Amino acid sequence: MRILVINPNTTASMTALIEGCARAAVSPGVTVDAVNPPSGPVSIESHFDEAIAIPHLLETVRAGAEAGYDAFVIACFGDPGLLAAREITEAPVVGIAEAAMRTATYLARGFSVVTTLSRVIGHTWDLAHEYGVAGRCAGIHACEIPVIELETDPLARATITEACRSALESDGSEAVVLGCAGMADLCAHISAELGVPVVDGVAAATAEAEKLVRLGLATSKRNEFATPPVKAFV
Ligand code: 5HY
Repeated sequence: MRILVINPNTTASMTALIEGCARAAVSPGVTVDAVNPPSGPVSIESHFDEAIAIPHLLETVRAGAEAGYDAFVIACFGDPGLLAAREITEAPVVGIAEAAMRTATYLARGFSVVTTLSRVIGHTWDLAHEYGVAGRCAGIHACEIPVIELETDPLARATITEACRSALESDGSEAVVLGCAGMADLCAHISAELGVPVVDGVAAATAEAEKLVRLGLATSKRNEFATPPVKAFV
């Protein structure tokens, strides 16, 4: 089984981190490759960034399907292009926000999300509603560290840990979802520190992709996710 994990931003060091966390989440014998586009935003933290990143992401899914990958993970917490990607391949496509929030519902009555900037909170609520888990999401909070500074800010881990602690208290929640692929390596530390489950979407989505392939399940091609109608693009 081969799973392609796509980081839709262009920061190669973040792709390497994502690849390590994704590989750690799958069973022996499952191959996980992570890629990022050659051009586009170095981080995705606005609707504009998402719009610029999506065309290359879809090209990568199309090429990956032709290359025989069995499943795809979109490793960006806004789940950009997720529904369009499902239309162009039968192989399962899993978004990290979707997988992380759904996973948290198995573990706790209420979960909090801690993401990067407050400007993405509205979009994250939209996703929670779209996935049907908004009733289990007790709050969405920002640590106010830009995505690209997660790697360089020496206080990032401590700041995010404190944001998680304060989210648990203010929301009365019992688990935390980390709202950025660049936070994937912080999961174990924060969970040990706070004593609650902390869900990283990269691991959750990659494990979910493996599960779907193992169960022989593919995206339904009936109605919404059917291959888009063939037409001229002018
Ligand atoms: C992510 N952006 O997971 C999102 C996080 C965010 O470049 N990778 C990004 O802030 O929405």
